[in-house]
Amino acid sequence: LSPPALCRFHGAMAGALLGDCIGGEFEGKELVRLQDVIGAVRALEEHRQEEGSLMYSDDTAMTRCVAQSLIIKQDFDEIDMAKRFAEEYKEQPDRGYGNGVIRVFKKLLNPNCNDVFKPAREQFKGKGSYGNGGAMRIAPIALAYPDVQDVKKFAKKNAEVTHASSLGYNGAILQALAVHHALQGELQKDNYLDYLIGEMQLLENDEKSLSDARDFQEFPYCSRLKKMKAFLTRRDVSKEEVVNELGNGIAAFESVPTAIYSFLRCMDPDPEIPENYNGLERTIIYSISLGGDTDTIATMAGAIAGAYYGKDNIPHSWWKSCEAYKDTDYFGEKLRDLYCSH
Ligand code: 8NA
Ligand code: MG
Ligand code: MG
Repeated sequence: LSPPALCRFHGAMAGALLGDCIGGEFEGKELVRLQDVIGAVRALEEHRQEEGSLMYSDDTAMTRCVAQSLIIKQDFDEIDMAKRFAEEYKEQPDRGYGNGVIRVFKKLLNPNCNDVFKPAREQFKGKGSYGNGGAMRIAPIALAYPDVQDVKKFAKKNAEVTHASSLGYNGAILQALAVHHALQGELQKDNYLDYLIGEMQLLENDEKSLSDARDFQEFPYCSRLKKMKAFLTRRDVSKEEVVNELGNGIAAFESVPTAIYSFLRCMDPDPEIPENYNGLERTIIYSISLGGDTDTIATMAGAIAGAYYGKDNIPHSWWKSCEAYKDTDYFGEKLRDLYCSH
């Protein structure tokens, strides 16, 4: 079996960057009008925004660390990974990090810290974080390992450096699997979802997952993936329904499924989005229009869509508006080399 084309690796890295940079303007707004998102991307198309001027946030800062660590170590190395996260935070603390995770970075910066997973385990009175910070940065893992067992194993370990709650790391595994499968080629929505449901059923049935979920609802990932399946059979699913049923929040279970839904829904045209936009552009626009944690939902949806459609579907003007856009080609190329070597 030949490895996926380079344009898919480039696409995943560029799609993730676009989602973060374009979504950033709308982060935290509960009501985002589709027209305002379309207005924002039009401004990029008409070059009303200077090259490289849309700043990336914590989402991309951490994704870059994951990519750099994998490329330099040529494998997953949790100590190097943790060090990069903490050093990156120290150098640029104002990228919009979650309130809790900052405490993890400070502990990791202590030279006496000799278990890189310990600070994460101490978060939130020992429950660990369920935030989406483990999932938002995970795409490079899916781009570095062809074997799905490796994707799951390293997605979990990577997330556990900051997110010890199974609700947090299970979201990272789901997002990594979503990118992995989008990377492989043509997909059929139902099969794709059935596969993800099967994987999450196994994960959510383990003892820790069952116990962590007890504070919220049973099987937070599987139940949303199943709802999504029903949504995809209907043409009239409103934004309100999506937000109510799948979520648009900072918790991983309220944002990873929403990103996957955005990608699958936008495989088909949307009467409210101008026809000139392709599936990848639609995915970015739609995912931001859901409001809430827009940069993070769009960066995850963008990584999946980018892996699926490839870089050729990313408009040059959007890409060039993002800070450090040139690096996505470098990361894509090096990660594909790594993928081919494993
Ligand atoms: P995190 O681990 O600090 O989690 C994010 C937040 O989720 C925490 O600050 C808490 O409010 C809440 N949380 C997580 N776990 C628990 C728990 N067990 N008990 C109670 N509350 C909990 O950081 P992260 O890396 O997961 O966060 C990623 C998000 O932060 C992304 O959206 C990213 O863009 C950034 N961010 C988001 C917003 C926003 O308003 N949506 C604003 C600034 C930054
Ligand atoms: Mg952010
Ligand atoms: Mg965010």
